[in-house]
Amino acid sequence: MDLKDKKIVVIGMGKTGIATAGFLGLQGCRVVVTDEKPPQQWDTQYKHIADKKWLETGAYDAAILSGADMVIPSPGIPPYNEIITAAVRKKIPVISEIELAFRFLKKPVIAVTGTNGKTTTVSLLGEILARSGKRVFVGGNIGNPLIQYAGTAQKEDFVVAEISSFQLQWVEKFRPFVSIILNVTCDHINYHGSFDEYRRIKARIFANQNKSDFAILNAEDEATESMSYGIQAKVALFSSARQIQQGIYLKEDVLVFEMFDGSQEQYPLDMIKIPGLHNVENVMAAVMAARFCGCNRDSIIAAITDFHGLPHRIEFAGEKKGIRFYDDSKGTNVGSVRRALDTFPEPVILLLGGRDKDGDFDTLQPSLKKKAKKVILFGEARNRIESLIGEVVPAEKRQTLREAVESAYKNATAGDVILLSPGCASFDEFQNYKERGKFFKEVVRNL
Ligand code: UMA
Repeated sequence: MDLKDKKIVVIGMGKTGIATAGFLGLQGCRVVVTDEKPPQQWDTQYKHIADKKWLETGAYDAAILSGADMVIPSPGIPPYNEIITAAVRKKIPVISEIELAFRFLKKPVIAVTGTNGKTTTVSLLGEILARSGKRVFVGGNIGNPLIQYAGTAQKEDFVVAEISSFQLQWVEKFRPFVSIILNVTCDHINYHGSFDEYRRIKARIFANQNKSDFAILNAEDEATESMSYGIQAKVALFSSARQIQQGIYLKEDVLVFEMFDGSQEQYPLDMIKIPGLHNVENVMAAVMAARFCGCNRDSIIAAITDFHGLPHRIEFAGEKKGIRFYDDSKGTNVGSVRRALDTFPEPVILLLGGRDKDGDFDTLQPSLKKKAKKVILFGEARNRIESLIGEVVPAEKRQTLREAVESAYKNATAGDVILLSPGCASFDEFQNYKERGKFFKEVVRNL
């Protein structure tokens, strides 16, 4: 892709936009950047490119498109954004940062998407590949944009990328060697417009693969299984519920992998140290991807045994008077709340709330009935969630997370679990889910 002397518009001056602008500058482009916020509020990394000759700032409206050869929106810019719709109307190519990066990547990509479990699976895969002696770059939606890596010497053997639906919105040729869709449940409806559209965009991860590639899907997820028709890559399924012909499944205390060459491999279930059936599914997907990349069984088992999970994902956050606290601040959609509830046999007091993403909270009713002793609703979304969950369990409303934790503690008795799995974004009270999780743990410490 020759970009020299092209005028490229980059929208959004967060992590992705700044890394993209920097990369384009090195390619000899004229880069025009814009953001809905004023420059003083752009990501601090902007200072590294602010005075470059190739860089201009432009207005946050369609006028910026004059003479543009291409537009690269940051993932957080929704497809209905005025500049993007104008670019599409004017037939100016719009591509995402991962598409740009892909055109310059020299190493095979293992791409992981899904509504939940992406970060855990990507991190685990990174560990497994490293344990198997492979050099690996782990990036994407997990926090370090792929475009940053595309501008390096690329000495690694594999790129493991967490890919969001936002990043798949504007791909064309993006073609991973291994693609994984872990699951698709309701999320980001305010961005994509509908569940069908969200699912359609997620399926783009397979669109350019061919028969030398691999596609890994969850046989128990209605939305993802239906995607397997029409995929050109070799399809391998995983199932936590039934036997699979080609792929991996859970059978009592082992994972059984039926491989493409007709042979079978087994992995002990007790190698998995992270809680919940959803994590068994994440591990199953990672095992297959690792085998397709040439890792051996012993290294895979060793890496999984040593993997103890990530912060803010059903993370143990302390115990007081026999009441245990768990931080699942990363649980920002209804599917992840359901999974978190399923993890516990004990009665749960659930803290639910924050900034709503049009979540289908009504679908939580069966899990709440089964597992929750009480629900404390907090933040901006509390009234809407209350109207959707109905009266299946006692619920009360609090304005802030702090008040919610304190009230949960007053209502709990020894043996209960207090679980923060908010099912919402954090932005009404916090900068991000990490800040929310840290705050939760601090409140718990000080109770
Ligand atoms: N902005 C606009 N107009 C808009 C929206 C945003 O100008 O309509 C501007 C903001 O003012 C801000 C900039 O865009 O200055 C932020 O861009 P961004 O929201 O795309 O964020 P980045 O900092 O580039 O981070 C993105 C991902 N963010 C989102 O997808 C929202 C990060 O994922 C990712 O780690 C990073 O790229 C590197 O790849 C975060 C996330 O929440 C963790 N992802 C969602 C999720 O996991 O559910 C998809």
